[in-house]
Amino acid sequence: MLAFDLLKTDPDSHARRGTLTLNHGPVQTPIFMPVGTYGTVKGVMPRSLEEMGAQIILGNTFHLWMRPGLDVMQSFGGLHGFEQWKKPILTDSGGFQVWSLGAMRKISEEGVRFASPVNGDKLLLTPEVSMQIQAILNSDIVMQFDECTPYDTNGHITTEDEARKSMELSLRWAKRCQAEFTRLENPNALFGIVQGGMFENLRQESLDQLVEMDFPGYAVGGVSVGEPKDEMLRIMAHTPHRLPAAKPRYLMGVGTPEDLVEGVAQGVDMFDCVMPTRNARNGTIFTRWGDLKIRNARHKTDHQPLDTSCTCHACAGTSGVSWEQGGREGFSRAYLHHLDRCGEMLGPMLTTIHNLHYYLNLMQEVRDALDAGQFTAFRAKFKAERARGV
Ligand code: PRF
Ligand code: ZN
Repeated sequence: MLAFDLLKTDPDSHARRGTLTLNHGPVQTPIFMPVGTYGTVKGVMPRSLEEMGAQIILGNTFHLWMRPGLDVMQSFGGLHGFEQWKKPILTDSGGFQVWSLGAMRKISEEGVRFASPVNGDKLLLTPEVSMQIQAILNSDIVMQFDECTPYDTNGHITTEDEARKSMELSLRWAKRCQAEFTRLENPNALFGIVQGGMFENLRQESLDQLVEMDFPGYAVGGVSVGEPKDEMLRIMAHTPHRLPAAKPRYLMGVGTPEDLVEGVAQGVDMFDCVMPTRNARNGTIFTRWGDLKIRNARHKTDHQPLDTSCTCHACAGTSGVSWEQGGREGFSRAYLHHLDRCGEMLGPMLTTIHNLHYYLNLMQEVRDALDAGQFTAFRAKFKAERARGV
């Protein structure tokens, strides 16, 4: 099941505040969803995710199909029991992930043929197979199997003709997904994915056809695939607000903190991105005052936490009181710099907790601003603070 209650709409932008109710509970929107590709948000225990306010996390059809495989998933009654996460889960369909295999795959009307990256077995992923796997995973939100239209392939920028063919294939796959999802009597919710590359006319056609099929929610795919930033912003300004107001809208694989706030202003309700978790492992830290590179030698003796305004476990310890509020618990930049230098695993664990907390708290602030009717003022303050520099 899926219910979406629109609680408030911002008069000065397309931003909305809502509650999404799924089989494993409610989700307050706008929301950021941490990525847990292999059935784990890398380096973070589920209890820490809950403590940080995560309401829904991602899993991946393709990866979990490869390992541990469907028999194991089935024996656990799905992904929730296996990974010990009790709140909602959204699974991506595998379309984007096989696409990332590059030369190792072959796309046809039927689906995508590829060699297993685990053991070389020849496999075929189709819309039907993706629906069957996601039914076994029992994810609360199931994504349609789509083709993510590339921005360019080895320097060749996708033409309108190519983008149309790809978008139309995704529409035919959407129909097959819906039929199989229904046949399986999956009690969860299936989202359609708008494609169309960088072409607004194709985006509109894709959107119209998907709306005709009446999905309980819609995603915008095929952005943040290597295009210039202004192209991404153009599609973000074009597509989300044209989707049905009464249904949740999900922008796939986006983005920076600035992208999220802009996305909310354009009417997006849900986001996911590997950026907070992946960047944490590379030592790039998001803070209220801009980004920080923990590897930089200037942090070697710095007693301040990563983000002086942050109440996460890395920045405020168990006190929950930020440095700016007078708290003096939490781990210093000097210590995190040291852990990174030594390759200690606590380093990426703490930076991941901080970055995820930053993203989740940012969305909490967005929701609070929307509730208070202060979103425009919040946007301006957010931009100014991020531009200040750490
Ligand atoms: N399709 C699917 N998953 C995705 C994307 C897509 O287009 C993107 C694009 N940014 C990220 N994840 N199925
Ligand atoms: Zn922090």
